[in-house]
Amino acid sequence: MKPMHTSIFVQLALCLLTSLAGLAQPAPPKPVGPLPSANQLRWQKMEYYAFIHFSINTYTDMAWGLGNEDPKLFNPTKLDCRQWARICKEAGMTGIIFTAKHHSGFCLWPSKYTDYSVKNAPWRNGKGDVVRELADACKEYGLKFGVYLSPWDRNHADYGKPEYITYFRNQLTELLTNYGDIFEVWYDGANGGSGYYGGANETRKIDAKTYYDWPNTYKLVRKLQPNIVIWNDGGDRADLRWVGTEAGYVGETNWSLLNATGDVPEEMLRHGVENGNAWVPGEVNTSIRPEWFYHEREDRKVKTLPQLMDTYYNSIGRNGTLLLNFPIMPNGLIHELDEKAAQSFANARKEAFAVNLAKNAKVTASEVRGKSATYDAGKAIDADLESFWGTDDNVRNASLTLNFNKPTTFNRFLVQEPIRLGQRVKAFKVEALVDGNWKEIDKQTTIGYKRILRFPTVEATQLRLTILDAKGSPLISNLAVYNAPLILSPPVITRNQTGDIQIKPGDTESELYYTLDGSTPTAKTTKYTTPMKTSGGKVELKAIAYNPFTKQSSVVSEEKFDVARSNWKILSTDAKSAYQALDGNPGTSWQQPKNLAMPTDLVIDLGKEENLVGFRYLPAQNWWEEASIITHYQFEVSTDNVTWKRVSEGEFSNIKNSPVWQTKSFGPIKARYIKLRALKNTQEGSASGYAEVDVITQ
Ligand code: FUL
Repeated sequence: MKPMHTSIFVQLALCLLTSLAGLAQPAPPKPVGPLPSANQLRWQKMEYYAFIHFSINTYTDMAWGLGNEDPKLFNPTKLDCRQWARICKEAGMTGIIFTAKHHSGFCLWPSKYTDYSVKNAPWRNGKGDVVRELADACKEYGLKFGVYLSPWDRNHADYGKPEYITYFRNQLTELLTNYGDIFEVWYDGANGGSGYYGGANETRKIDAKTYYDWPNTYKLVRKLQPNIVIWNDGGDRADLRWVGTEAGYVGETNWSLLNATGDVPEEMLRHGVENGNAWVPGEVNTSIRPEWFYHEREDRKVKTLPQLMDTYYNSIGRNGTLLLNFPIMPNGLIHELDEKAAQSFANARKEAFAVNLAKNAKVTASEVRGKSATYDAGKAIDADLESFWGTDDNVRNASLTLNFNKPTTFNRFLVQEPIRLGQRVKAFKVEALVDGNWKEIDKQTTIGYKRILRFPTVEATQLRLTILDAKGSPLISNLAVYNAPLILSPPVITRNQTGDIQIKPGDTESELYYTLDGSTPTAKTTKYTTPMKTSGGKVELKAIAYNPFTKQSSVVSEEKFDVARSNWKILSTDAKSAYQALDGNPGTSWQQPKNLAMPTDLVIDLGKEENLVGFRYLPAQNWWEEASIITHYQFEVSTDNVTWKRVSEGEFSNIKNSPVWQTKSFGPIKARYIKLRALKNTQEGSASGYAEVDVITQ
């Protein structure tokens, strides 16, 4: 009996001790403001995942299909979704979102509800299903799978009528029922406009806010896939928001909040809304090339390592996720240059974040919630992202200090909030103890799930994070400090109208070297000092930035310039400023007078007859001139400025979201005069503007 008494006694004592400790324990901090759902939390932790754009317009070299393309065009001879999945996995991505149906309406799975699909393509004798092959490949490689189903359908006869909504939901049901777990569904915001529409060939307008009856569409989605997140840019707010640009960044201030109703102007997309009443975090979507679909001409425009690293810091490093797109080539594969770029991006991230210098530092806090070990400073540097450092409820200003014990060199600072308790921090600063003095390194606003700051390398013995203001008591779940290797930015090459070529480095220390014969520049090729005069002919220039101290070279920048524009004259206006469209500087632009109604012409005399095979148009790059972006055009040429021949007409698809160079080709034709006629702009107003206009000669 005796042993039993002892054990009861021990148990009682233990109980008493635990409840005493429980009494001393402060209550957990209360959540602040709207909170993420379990699905949004799971999604946020995915951080980096892929977009894949592949459709019928891959075969017509267009950004958007028109809806009338023949399904017979779809014939990838080497399609291998396992290659896509392997590349994404090796790139460190966690999932893939696939364009199951883009605006053309062509379905990459054999939908029961339309003939406009892979069913009628020669690929796999009409028995193929790209969505199935990709879903299987994702499973094999441990990636999550998501689908892009364009609400806008330029093929369907019923688009614009209520019947189409039934069709749209039927397709959603197929995709969300037959392919396993779907982590995200994407509804693009481009909605309504010209199209084939079953042969009607007309323009159809819909109200994106009401037409799709989003509330009921969402209900269906959530019923079929309870763990999904919904991305939507046109209408009722869903789980995730667009960040207002496809250029690969979100605002430095980035609240994961918006208001559940009402319009969402540009600023709100970019920064969220501090006191928004719904949790709608930002997803940064961008392509590894200028456009979303594959175009051979962009093989030399794959994002460079510095560009990809910038994208990383400006998305994941600013409380966003990164959705990076790979276009698929007509043969059904990802291009090897895209694979290389994604791989070196993965390696560079690994290198940058290899050694967390906070791990061996001693961490102290200005105060700790209830002086309890549960919330002490150590919780901000332990491996557990669920545990956190916290303060008493009434505190809004507090700090954490890392003591490295010896001078330590670093240039990156990473900080995270436990967002399941809300996004709280409104302002913070980071200081370093350099030679015994505190030096401010950076002062910022929001943190959120993850914030990474970049700054010039410092050597310091301590680092201090001070929360300056918060919506509730500040909570920090993770702190990390790194010394990332520096990556040299490739130089920018431009040519002005006179034909002078300028090469600009991305920093102040680099030297510049170039070649004009197509060979790879090194520190042994010609050194660039001042702008170079080039003759009127075509020029292919390659250049690198080179750091003489570290002996590092940047990746190669490359530009191919067509005939020089030195003798070009703009005939359709006397305005001198119109020449900004020819100055080689993408940062300057010219607009037709505002009172001039469309169509508006830009007529140029090339100075002599050229053998033309295409033209290029770059819209204004400043968002405040967005109104002047031309979407529909005609391009005519003439030998005498009297008789004109139309050689190209159509649309600059997706130019609003992605205002990059637009290239249009046509059969060779001799001409001295060109006319770019603007028919419509992004806002259906009268403004038409140009950052650059150029021709392509044979
Ligand atoms: C845009 C679309 O119009 C593009 O074609 C692309 O799919 C991109 C992701 O979204 O708005």
